[in-house]
Amino acid sequence: MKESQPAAIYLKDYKVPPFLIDKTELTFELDESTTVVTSKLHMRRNPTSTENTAPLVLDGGEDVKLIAVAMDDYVLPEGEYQLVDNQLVITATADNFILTCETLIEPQNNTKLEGLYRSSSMFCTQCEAEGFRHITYYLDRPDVMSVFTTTIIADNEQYPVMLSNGNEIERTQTEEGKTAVVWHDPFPKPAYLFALVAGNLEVKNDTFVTQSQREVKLQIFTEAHNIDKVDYAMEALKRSMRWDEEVYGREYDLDIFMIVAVDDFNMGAMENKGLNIFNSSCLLASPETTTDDSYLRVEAIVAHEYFHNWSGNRVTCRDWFQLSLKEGFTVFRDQTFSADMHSATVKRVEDVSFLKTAQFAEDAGPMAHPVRPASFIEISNFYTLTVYEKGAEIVRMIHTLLGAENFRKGSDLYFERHDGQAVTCDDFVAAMEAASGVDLTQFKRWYSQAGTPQVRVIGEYDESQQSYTLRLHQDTPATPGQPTKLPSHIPVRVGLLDQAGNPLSASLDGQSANEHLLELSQAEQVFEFTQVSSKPVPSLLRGFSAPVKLSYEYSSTDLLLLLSADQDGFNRWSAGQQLAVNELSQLIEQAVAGQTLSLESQLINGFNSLLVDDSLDPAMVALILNLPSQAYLSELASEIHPNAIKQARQYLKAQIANALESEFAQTYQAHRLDGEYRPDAQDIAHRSLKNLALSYWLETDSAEAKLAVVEQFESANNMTDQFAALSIAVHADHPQATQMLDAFYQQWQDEPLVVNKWLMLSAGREQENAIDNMKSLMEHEAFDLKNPNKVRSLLGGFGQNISAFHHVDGSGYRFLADQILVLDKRNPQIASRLCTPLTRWKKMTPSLSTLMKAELERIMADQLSKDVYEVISKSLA
Ligand code: B3K
Ligand code: ZN
Repeated sequence: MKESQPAAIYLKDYKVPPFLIDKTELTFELDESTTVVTSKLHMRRNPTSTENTAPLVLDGGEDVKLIAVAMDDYVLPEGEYQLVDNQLVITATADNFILTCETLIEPQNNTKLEGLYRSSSMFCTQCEAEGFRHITYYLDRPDVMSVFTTTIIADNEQYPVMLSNGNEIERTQTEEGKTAVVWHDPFPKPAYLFALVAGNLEVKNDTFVTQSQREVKLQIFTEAHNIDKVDYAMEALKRSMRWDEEVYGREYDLDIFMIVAVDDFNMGAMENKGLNIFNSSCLLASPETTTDDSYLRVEAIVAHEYFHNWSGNRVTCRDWFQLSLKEGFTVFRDQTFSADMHSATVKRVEDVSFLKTAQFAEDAGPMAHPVRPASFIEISNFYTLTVYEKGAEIVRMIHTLLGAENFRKGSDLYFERHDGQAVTCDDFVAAMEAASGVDLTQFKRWYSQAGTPQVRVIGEYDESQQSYTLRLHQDTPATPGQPTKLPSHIPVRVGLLDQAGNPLSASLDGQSANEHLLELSQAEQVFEFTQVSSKPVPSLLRGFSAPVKLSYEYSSTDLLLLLSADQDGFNRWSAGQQLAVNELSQLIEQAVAGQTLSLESQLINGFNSLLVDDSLDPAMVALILNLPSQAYLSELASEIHPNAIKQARQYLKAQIANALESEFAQTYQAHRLDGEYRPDAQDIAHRSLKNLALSYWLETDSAEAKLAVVEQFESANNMTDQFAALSIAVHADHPQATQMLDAFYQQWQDEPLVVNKWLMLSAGREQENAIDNMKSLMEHEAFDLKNPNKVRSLLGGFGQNISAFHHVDGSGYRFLADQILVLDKRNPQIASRLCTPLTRWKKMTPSLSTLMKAELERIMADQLSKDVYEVISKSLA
């Protein structure tokens, strides 16, 4: 970016809007070439604003062409308004007036996929965060809430389905032989929740009866060839609606709830009021084409978007710095929902594993920001793991500190106090405090301080006193713009085990129990347990009660004890991971030093007892046996050596596989399921352990294992098993891997969501000439640069290709940078997301770091969007 550099916007500069829009009337004349948008905005000066002579400034976009603007019935001549920096400025205004704007847009040329755009044969919208301004001039900010009435006029044959928010109130034929449909949404909302869809779509209908006995019509729309894949999403929707009534007392408020699936979408889904729009990858599901993971994802995202109806829509954000108000809370809600639907421990392990891998890395990188950021250049860059996942951890900690009952009182009060308002994270915390009497003043630092707190713990047992002391020390590393940090308020759930693994009761502050909640709020704090009858092994941070990096000098024996006996299932997993991390760290060191790898793994015995114990949940066994990922080990490393990490993981996996070959073969057979595919917790658990066992088994020389992989690939009646066999074969370089990949493509070439999996796996395949392979994949009929899912699959898959992406000649980084530069011209949001792997350059080993930096500098020298500019410039700072 050479010319004027994009400026940052600051939370501290927030001012209430000088104008309000009570009613918004929109008319869309949809057309293949030019779409006409007419808006009638019923405006008045905001009585709470002190800027009572401020001009009216409406947001627009470079892609919106203004045809006419009128105030009440007076058409403004040029000179009575200005167009400056995509904004429409009108200096002289009355206190109350109707502003009418006629604008032209070209949705068919909208490649950014924000505002109104086309996806295959349909029109659809994406307005969060600042997309509405690409439709027409507006006060495009979340604290301007308005009642919308939307008229859609289009050709009836091409667009028999025309949808917007709220209820359909009128349908007429126009003189030109078109249909005009009017939708009215009685709930005031910000423009980011506006939606419109028009197309030739099929519908699946259902109903839901609310707790107060109102009947709600449910509709899911897709293109005709996909309508057979929406039953699972419909059932998930009904489960979500019931759960929100039962757990939060929240009932749906309109008479109709609609979901539409579109193929081209920048993210997962969008919670537009009454009309959710979904990336088809997050909605469609069928046993033959969808894996277990994707089933669970569909359910979670359907729930997430539905839950936003209260946490986001009825109560929304005052400004975009408060994004976590709706996102953190809603992620917490969807996580709890999924935990209630399936296994709570499995869900917690998966969520924490993701947080510790990806959010911790973000928190330690150049884009680190508080859950409530203090500034941004492009808000789209702040739909981050920090705002979503760490934001959810904050809500979870409030739940832990208040207890379930007070938390519910707090959420009831929050919804009651702020219904119909645009509020802040402070308002959320204030409701929680008011309902519970708990003081969260210091706790609020979680919203304003970036970085992951580190908690060091030292334990000391005094046999003569039968006392046990835990000394906790916390500090948070510096992050960009925040050199020093204050202590956080950290809830640490703790239990003690005796040396045989039994729970050990202990007394803390006069309370005797098997488990205690420590509240660490000082830099250093001591907790003294009494009546401890023998030397304990502490089980710390149970359930991952706070998003911190906790360290304690456990011996391998301690970890094996926790792995086999902790009452907290989450900490059993955590102990297994720690043991594996310790061993892998030694192996990584050997690999970096160029030594031959050698290690007697202690994991073998631990894993063996898990494999033969029938009383355990197979899903948990699979999670524990899954070695820490390449990405997680990279996060832990102070200097990343990608190939050494890869080598260490392969070595350890092979060693375990060889030692437990017959156990893996036996586990593989024991967990095979007959019968119809069901995506429930029990069957998913069996499949996950069976497929994990297969991946170990194939690490051995067993010819039987090689056959089993091919046999499973060919005979599976579901995508989970078929794709597991294929990816295991590809990653283990099975002699038939190429043949299997080809067969898979042949079989599924007409199912784009399956083809995306094929693209990802093909791009991740380690082989000679990987860059040439990437180039031919980009030319392949299955690839389409216009489709974000395909781009993500292909380039995301390439990021997993360690030997190619991190090639010592820099060709992998160069390839990615080239794609970023191309994509930035089309779709900046997608381009910006692709930069993430390059932002970690400072942590890479020096030779790779230099190569990555050079690519960042090459990108920086180009004319960039705000999105990519922000990420690259902050990375280089
Ligand atoms: N609220 C949307 C995300 C919008 C992203 C805009 N760049 C989906 C969700 O979190 O539910
Ligand atoms: Zn959300």
